[in-house]
Amino acid sequence: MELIIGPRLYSTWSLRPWLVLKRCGAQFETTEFDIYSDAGQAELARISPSRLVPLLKVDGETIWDSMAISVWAAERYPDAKLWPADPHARWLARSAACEMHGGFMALRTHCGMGPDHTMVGPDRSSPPTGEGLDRDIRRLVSLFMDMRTRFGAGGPYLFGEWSIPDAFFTPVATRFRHFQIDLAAYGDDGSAQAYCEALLAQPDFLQWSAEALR
Ligand SMILES: N[C@@H](CCC(=O)N[C@@H](CS)C(=O)NCC(=O)O)C(=O)O
Repeated sequence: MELIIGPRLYSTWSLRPWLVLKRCGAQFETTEFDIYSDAGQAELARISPSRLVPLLKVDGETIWDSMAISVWAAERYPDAKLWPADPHARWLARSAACEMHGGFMALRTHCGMGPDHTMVGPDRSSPPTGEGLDRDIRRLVSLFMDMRTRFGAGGPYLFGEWSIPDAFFTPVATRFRHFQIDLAAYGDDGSAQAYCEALLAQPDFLQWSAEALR
């Protein structure tokens, strides 16, 4: 099984299924390439049905899209409990992951991923601004507080134990940290910040981060 990804430093879409597969304890190889070079673009056209990464090569198929790979993993590795067991939590976990997968365009556009708190990554010499950015951050803070309050008793993650939404929100935590965004200014009572810190301390993410900075 092979997961094909873009640069670890920048490819938030690649980070998500990589975290999911790690959580499953899946045996897989990771192939990273520079998707933005001419050669990389040619390679994308050759191997990727969508001309995007990530891709998972497994059982003779190429599965594309971070959500599709995550859903595949939840089916293949039921013991990993990639969705919460409680049905109410599970319904909302899917809503949250899908909201991230299809939304938060302003955050994604104006705050690129910074995998570490070093200066590596997007320029942060001035605070990020952009239409819709405040709304995106406020919505994320409110979502994080709400889910943590309702479902977070069993652990530090969005629904307590680590689940697929946590993979989808880990890049958000890196963006907040990189740009030193004060979540309290967006209504956080401290629980959204604590959640982000839990994501950034998660051992698989630390491994990704170390590999990205090598
Ligand atoms: N919805 C897709 C988005 C994938 C995506 O946008 N990937 C970017 C890298 S982070 C890409 O492959 N870009 C190639 C390009 O822009 O040429 C997913 O979830 O996998």
